[in-house]
Order: sequence, then structure tokens, then C-alpha cells
Amino acid sequence: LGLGGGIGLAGAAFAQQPNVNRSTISIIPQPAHLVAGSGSFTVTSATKIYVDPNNEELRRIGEMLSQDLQRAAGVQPPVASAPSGKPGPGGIYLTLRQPSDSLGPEGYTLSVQPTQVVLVAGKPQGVFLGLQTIRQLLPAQRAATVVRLPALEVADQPRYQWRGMHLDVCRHFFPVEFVKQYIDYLALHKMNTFHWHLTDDQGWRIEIKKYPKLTSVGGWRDGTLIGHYTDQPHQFDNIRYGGFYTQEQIKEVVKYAQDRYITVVPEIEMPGHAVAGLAAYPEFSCAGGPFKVERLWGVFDDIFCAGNEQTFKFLQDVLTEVMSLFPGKIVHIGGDEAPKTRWHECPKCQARMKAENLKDEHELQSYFVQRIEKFVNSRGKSIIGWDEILEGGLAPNAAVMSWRGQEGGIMAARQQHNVVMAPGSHAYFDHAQGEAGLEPLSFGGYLPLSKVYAFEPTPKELTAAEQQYILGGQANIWTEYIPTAQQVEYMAFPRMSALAEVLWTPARQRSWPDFQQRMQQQYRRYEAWGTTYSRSAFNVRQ
Ligand code: TNX
Repeated sequence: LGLGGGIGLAGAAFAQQPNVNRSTISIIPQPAHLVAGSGSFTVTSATKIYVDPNNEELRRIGEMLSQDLQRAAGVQPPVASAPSGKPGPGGIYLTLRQPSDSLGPEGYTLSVQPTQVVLVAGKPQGVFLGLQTIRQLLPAQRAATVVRLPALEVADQPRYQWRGMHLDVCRHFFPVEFVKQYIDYLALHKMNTFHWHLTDDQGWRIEIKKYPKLTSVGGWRDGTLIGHYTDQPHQFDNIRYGGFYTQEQIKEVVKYAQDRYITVVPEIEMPGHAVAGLAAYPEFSCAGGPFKVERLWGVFDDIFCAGNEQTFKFLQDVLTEVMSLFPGKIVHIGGDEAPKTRWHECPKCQARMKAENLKDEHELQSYFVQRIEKFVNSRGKSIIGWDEILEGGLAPNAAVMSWRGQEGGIMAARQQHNVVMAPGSHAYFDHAQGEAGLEPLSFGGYLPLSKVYAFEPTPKELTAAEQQYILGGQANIWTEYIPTAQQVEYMAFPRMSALAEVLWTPARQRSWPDFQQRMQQQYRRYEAWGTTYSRSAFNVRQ
């Protein structure tokens, strides 16, 4: 087997070193088990991709691999039905067979040998995840000469079942094309959940057929704040700003995500962060309005009215359309930062509290969320909410997304509720990642890459049984100070790569020095993808 030739970073190192050193294989997130072999599989014009016969899903994944090889190696292997019997030489096999009972629904094994490549999983999703590993064995850029995959054996599965990224499209709006790009980034990082923050005070971004003003009015604001919102006095640019996704576009994004085994979790904020919706339909507030879609960031007193039956009817109508668009089982209902001022002043809310025997407005919010939960459950789905939904009593089947640290998540797990950890301390990618003075204006807070890498979603103070409720974690990208897609990328990278490893790789295998080394190759991949990324985190070769 000839090993000469300049063949991309991993390959070049390998060529001098037939017994591949593990460190020349730069996979992020680091697989659960990886053993480097000797030799390599050479991709040639004779290479074929074999999939299980009559399996359209595998065929589709095979086509993705074929295109990757086209980009990296300039050959486009055909996808064909695997011949019966043992895998033969020259083939890359994608096949469904439970690799081992212990690898779970997302697990896969990958064997690269000089004669063949075999990727096996119990489900197509596992094959897709394994494909992401193969992608990282290819040179980041189009190779000048022949492409070789280093021999190795991988047995892999994720540590957590919820590996997510959130995106706020309300404070600033991002077109469908970028949302798809974002989903691609998740897929490349073996993440599986996209939390789409679709409504907020500054914009309602999802078309609801029954209430067209939500987007025709609620989707647009008269201007945007200039500078930081804590600076006084406030100045606005007075430029009309907005946008929304039609239901057709939503379906397109959901399908795109589905093809990449990513669940989209839509968020419809209630009862707070509701000013854009109330600007369109002020009758669902307590005070009656009129309201304008907010130009300022922050927390606002006008929220959906808990004393008004019509408000519940409206929200159920909205959720009915939302649930029909998103096949996932979970709907995010917000629940955060809902000031109780208006409810306190509202006679109907006070009457409701009396009738329902609620002792304060927190219990009224709990009543509100429980009613919504009952409705969502009756349609076969369940809710998740920000940790404020713990206040006044958690709805019986609700999951909690813990953002004000991990305390809310700990409380919820102790009450035997599912938890997603997204603490501001480790998972807020709207915070600066480098020295304050050198970074673009951001929300405040400092979250360097090393701190993301140190994120531990499972709190030690929970018992083993309680720890089972920690589904996983995610990072949030709030976009008050992120006006462009390029800046979303800047804030996301390289931190998303660190988070991906936190959520995938067994804790005992996490190694900051090793990660930093593997990142050198990851930066080259960002460049090949055309991704904007921050160099503030640590030194990279420029
Ligand atoms: C708090 S996190 C919010 C968002 C802001 C964010 C800024 C959460 C549930 N609510 O509305 O955008 O802080 O970091």
C-alpha cells in the first residue's frame, strides 16, 4: 500500500506514520471509543457506496456521502444496493444492523480498513451520525491528490439525548437560507435539537392563518435600538424592521431538519415576552392597549391576560396551527420573565385567583401553564418551559429548561421532571467570548471557549436516579446585539464545537488540551464551510 503524497492535514501526518497516531485523527465531538488502526482506505474512482437494498433513507445518506467525496476527493462514487454476503473490497458500506445492544438509538460503529469501510447502526439516524465522523476523516479542503481515510475502529454513542442549539429570530430576523445553514452546523456537530425562538416582544415570526395580524402587524417594528439598552437615553434608528416565516417556509425548514435527524422545537412565548402579539391583538392583554411592537430590549409589563377566557382560546388556536407544522413531540411555551404587574391590577385576573383558590400571581401563572399543558397533552404532545414555570408549582408533565443557572433544573429533577440544562453561566452564546474591549457589543457576561468546554450538565448533587431526568443541554443565541447571520456564526463558533463535545462525549474522556489540538483541524473545516468564527478564544494559526 503506497502511503506517499501530500494529502491534506490528517493524511500528511499519517503518511509519515503508518501506525496512525490517535492525535492525527481530529474528530469533534470525540467518539466514545476510538482505536486507530494501521494503513488506510484509499478513495478511488472505483470506490462504491453500498447500502441495504430497498432502503431509501440509507440511499439518501449514501448520496450525501457521495457528494462529500466529490468535494474532498473529486470522485463521486455511485450509491448501489449492497450485494448479499460479506462486504467486499473497495466498498463503503452503510448498513442497518444493531451494532450492539448497548449503543442505543443513536449509536453506530465505524470500521475503516484498507480494504473497506463499514458503518453500522441500528437506525438510519445512527448511520447519519456515523457519516459525520467519516466527513471528519476527509481533508477539510479539496485534496490535491488521492484521499485516504485512516484505518480505525469507532464504537460511538451520545452521552445525552438532547443536544441542542437555540436561535432567537425575533430580536433580529434571519432568512430561511441561514436557518438551514444553522441546521447544517448542528448536524455536523452531531446535535439533534433546534430550538427555534419564534415569538417575542420585538417580533412575531411565524405565520398563523387564523390570526394574520400576528405577522402583518406583529412581525414589524418601527425601529431598533442603537447601542446598549442600559445606556440612557435610548436612541432608535427609526427604520422599519421585521420579517416572518410563512407556513410553507416553516414546513420547508422542518423537512430540511428531519432529513438531518434534527428535531425542531418551536417556542411560542407566554404569558410574557408577548408585546408583538399584543400589538396585533390587544384584546388578549389585561389593559387593552394599544401597543406597539417593541424597539427596545428588556422585560415588559404587558403580557397575555390570565383572567380572559378569550386569551386561552387564542393561544390554543395558535398552538393548534403550530403543532400541525412541527412533527416533534415537544412545544416550548416560554414562561420566562413575566412581570405580574398587570395581573395584579386586573379585576378579571383577581377574580380568577379567587375562584381557583390561588394565593398569588405566581400560582396564577402556574394555573395558566397547566391549562396550556392540558391542551397540548390532549393533542399528544408535551411542553417545556423556562425555569420560571417552577414558580407557583410545576405543571404535571412539563419539562424544564434551566437558564438561571442550574438550580431550576436541579429542583425539577428532584420533582421527577425532565430537564434541559442551558445555564447562563456556561451556555449563553450571546455573551462575549474574548476580552470585552476587543469584542463586538454584546449582552454582557463573559463566556470563553474553555468555560463552555467545562460545562457539566449533570449536577453532582443529584442522586443517580434524579440524574436520569437530565435529558441534556443546549446553548442559546439571543440576538439583541446580533443583527446579521455572519455575527450569529461569530458568536456560535468555536463555542458550538465545545458544546457538542460536552453533550456527546463521555465525561471521563473530555480533555481540554486534546480538544484544543483537535480544534486546529476544526478551524480548517470552518474555513472550508465558509463560516465566520471567532479567533478570540485561543491562539489559532492565522
Ligand atoms: C433573558 S434567557 C431572556 C431573553 C434575553 C436574554 C439575554 C431567557 C429565558 N430570557 O429574553 O434575550 O436574557 O441574555
